[in-house]
Amino acid sequence: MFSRRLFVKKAFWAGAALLAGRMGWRREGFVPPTSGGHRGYPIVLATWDNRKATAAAWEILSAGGWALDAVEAGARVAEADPSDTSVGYGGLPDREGRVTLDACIMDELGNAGSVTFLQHIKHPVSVARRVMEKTPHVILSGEGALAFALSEGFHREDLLTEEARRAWEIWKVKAEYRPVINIERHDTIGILALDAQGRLSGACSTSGLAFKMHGRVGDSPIIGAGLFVDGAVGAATATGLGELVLKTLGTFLIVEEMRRGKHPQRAVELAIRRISDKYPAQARENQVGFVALDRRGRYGAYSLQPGFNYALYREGQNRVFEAPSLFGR
Ligand code: SD4
Repeated sequence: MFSRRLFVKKAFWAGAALLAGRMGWRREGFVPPTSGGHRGYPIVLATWDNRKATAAAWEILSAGGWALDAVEAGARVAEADPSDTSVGYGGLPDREGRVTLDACIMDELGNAGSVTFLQHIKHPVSVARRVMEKTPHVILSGEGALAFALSEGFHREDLLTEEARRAWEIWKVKAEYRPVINIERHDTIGILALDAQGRLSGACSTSGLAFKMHGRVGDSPIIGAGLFVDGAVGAATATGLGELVLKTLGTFLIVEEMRRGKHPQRAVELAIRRISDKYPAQARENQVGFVALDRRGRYGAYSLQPGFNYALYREGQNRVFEAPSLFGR
């Protein structure tokens, strides 16, 4: 009798371990969410009307894939699109006419990788992932990041398109540096996903502010500024004037507010208000937008100025929504 009970118990745990392994929970430290009732995932959301990116991510999520693969695939869509002049190939250059890229990525365990001030590589998000997976570091920058990318088999390319070069020529006539609000409503991509197993990941990729100083690095590749993911809590990502996000560590703040129990919408509102409380004059003149997703699949979006929108793919529907804003009310 006793040994039979022991056998049943052992068989149960062996079965549970097998299932957990199949479902990918075996990765050390990951505890799947215990959501009761409605499951808000899989879900993917991205800054701006990046529906092509959310569609690429959804393809992976809907097949039961990993959120990390989904956000990387999504960011790569924007990076390869020459009509997106704020990300990757076709991105507007700095004052010297050079396209310099920033990107980062994080998984549900808090692993992170980032590249800053990277030139000549079309997919910085994938280089960031290699930094995360293959080096003991979190950030590689400039020449070092380029050398690492080339050693990993990435190809050196000219990322300055004819359109971007022409825009730079026109800019040079006055050479006035002024960040433009919602420059084209198709800006830096920040993308967050929660997969069918409840694993959360995020990525962020940008060519930074158009006509920035050579060597300038924004918020997008900085963990806790342009992107932060805590698989046990939630994730957030940013777009807009990176200097304001850097000085307030916006996405880290949002995740910490979610940890304290705030709904993602309340958390993004608080981070935007923090910017405007600390830097009222700059907040009036510039744009910052955040999107956030918690581990139950609840989400939020908010910006300083009206005009920020976001793409959301869930329950098989890929849609774009206007985000509410602090100065739009
Ligand atoms: C940066 N945050 O480099 C980026 C730019 C951006 O919408 O998001 N533009 O500051």
